[in-house]
Amino acid sequence: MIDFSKPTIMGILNVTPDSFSDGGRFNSLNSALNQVEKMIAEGADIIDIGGESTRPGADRVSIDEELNRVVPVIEAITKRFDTIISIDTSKPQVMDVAIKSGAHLINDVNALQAEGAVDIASQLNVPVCLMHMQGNPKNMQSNPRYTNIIEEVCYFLKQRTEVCLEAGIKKKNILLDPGFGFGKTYEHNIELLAGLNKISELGYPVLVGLSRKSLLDKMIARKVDQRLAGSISLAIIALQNSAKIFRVHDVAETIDALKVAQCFTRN
Ligand code: YH5
Repeated sequence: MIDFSKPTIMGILNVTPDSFSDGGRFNSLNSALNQVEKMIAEGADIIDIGGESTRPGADRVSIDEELNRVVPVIEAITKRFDTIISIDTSKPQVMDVAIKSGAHLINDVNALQAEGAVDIASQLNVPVCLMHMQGNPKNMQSNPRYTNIIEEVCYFLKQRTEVCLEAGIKKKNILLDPGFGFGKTYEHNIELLAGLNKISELGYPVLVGLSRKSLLDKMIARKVDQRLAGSISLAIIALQNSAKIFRVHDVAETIDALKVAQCFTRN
């Protein structure tokens, strides 16, 4: 059970080959564990492990390749640390093996729409984060279109919660995410953040992933590794618009900023 009276921090751990300077298995496992240790020491509540790149235009990976990337890391974290582990995947087979290897939460950018995903998640009886995306990672940024983005994202997420509830997923195990940057233009992302309260009104905790994302490129014109102050500013706005869980790269800095902002927040 997660306590949502204070903001919950989800630290990002990418275990795709491009996220390590050296492709070797030992070195990548070690550097992943060092990063996890640092994020936990800084106060992360959840570690989100992703083995499939969902960045715009990224190629898909096979089930076996994704499992080879994430399972050793999940097992090693489970052995060494006491933390909540989230698995960032859209593949039901990966969800199943990851949870059985020690992960506690499913983070699916595809909102459990893959064949069999809802049933696996229901059987596993763990929290699930349902995210909105228009299109798929390969084509989503080519020409995103909405008549009313808030209404359309709310409609989609509500519909997914209904499918989940019908399959036996418990209401208390559902989190929602509007999916910043997933099939959204700069203007769409702005509108979505400004209207985030409407998504909270569906009655589920809202998770946001804004850290270092490209809407900041338009706002401050800085490279990915120079977006800390911008990312924190977006997190504070999301907090003021009722977000409960923050998926971030920079754990310590985000926690400090959210603690300060939280002093002025009532919910
Ligand atoms: C999310 O929003 N995002 S992976 C592009 C960037 C920076 C970061 C430089 N998984 C989310 O983090 N899961 C990802 O530009 C996610 N919500 C949830 N629930 C993309 C990412 C990123 C992409």
